[in-house]
Amino acid sequence: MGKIQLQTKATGLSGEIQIPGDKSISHRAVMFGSIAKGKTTVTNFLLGDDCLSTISCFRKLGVSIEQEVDKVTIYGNGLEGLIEPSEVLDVGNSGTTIRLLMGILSGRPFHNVLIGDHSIGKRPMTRVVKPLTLMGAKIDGKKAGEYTPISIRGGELTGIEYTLPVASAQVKSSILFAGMQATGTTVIHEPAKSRDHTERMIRQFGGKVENDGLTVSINGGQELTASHVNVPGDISSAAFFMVAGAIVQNSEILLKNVGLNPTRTGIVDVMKQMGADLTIQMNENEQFEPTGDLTIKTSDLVGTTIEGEMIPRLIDEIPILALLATQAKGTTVIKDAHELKVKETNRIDTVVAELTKLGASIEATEDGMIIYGGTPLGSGQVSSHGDHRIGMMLAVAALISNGEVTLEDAEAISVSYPQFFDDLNKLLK
Ligand code: SPQ
Repeated sequence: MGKIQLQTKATGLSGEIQIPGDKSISHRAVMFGSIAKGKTTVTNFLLGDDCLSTISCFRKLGVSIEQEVDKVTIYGNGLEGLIEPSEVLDVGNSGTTIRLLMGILSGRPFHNVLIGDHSIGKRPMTRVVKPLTLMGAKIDGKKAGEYTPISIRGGELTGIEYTLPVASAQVKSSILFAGMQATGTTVIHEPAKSRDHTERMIRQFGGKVENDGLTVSINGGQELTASHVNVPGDISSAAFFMVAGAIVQNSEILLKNVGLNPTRTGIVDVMKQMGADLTIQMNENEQFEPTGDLTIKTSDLVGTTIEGEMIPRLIDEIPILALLATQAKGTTVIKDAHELKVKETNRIDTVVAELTKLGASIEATEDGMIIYGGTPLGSGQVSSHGDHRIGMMLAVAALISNGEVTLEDAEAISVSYPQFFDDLNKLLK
């Protein structure tokens, strides 16, 4: 794809789209299916590059996985069914794959080497290496285990009580995967609630985990049984159309089957607080993950402050919310979001740099950004910097630009939303 010309000067967006499967849940469905006993089926699996990397790693660990478009069948033989891989495990661009896999492999009595792409090579791993080492795993990597390549020799683990320095579902999940293989109980304290898909899926696969406020505990020696996972649409993908519908004139979009787990719906709360014309129709009878249909219409918006416990509930939506804020009346302040600096790119710097190129009035701060709203956007040559969420945010920004906009590194979008441009084209009037 390389460099592409983006659609600008949109006169309206209308119609409905089926949001593709949730990335976090798709990864976890393959992981749980691989360590459970029996045949797990997954429908509406996300065919994004990241989730395909997870499938490829588990195949190298000896798991038989069939994939027919978005239907995946996994023949799990329990944790003991995983075998020492003869090749390195390549996680591509996926932080979720490497960090959760490290938790699983910490309890397996063999050697593994994990690598990823250039962006993964810059993302911090000590946050998982430290607790997993405390539990008994032998892990090393570049710069004392901070970066890939990472090598793990797993084995006997002991439960720990651990306080996470940052709210992170990846670190929590990694420790939970190790904890279910350890002797005794593992207790994790979070500073704020991060997404809880792992806890929900442990229960769905017949395991036990306790949530008590910001504390999660798991007992070792658990055996999981195969299940069926129907993956809900990804709210982090829906977010791009929620914002597009709000800022493009004459728009009304229906987004079908979106996952509405309360640990992920910060964007809904913030958009409503900013005045967005957003309505939700909840689906009934969902057993493990709540879902619903969202309708968004062109809206008059006001600036807001996004901070504290709200941040983990919308961490991946901050780039697109920054764009939304450029079109709101007044100023928006985003605080307590240091974590943005260690995502696929430093998302504070890339959002500020790329939106500034289009004429936005936006400043980086130590832990977030300040956005001065009511600014028209113009022409420019922008780049995703290899970050899928930056690429999609810029494609939505271009819709309200009154000039020409080109996007470099557009292919990064396939990490989480391969059919993004097809869906966008369907909605253009
Ligand atoms: O998998 P990856 O690359 O880390 O993906 C991102 C994303 O934007 O898609 C972050 F860059 O999402 C993370 C998210 O930020 C996915 C995730 C999960 O599935 O558990 C949790 C969050 O990360 P963290 O570090 O806060 O746990």
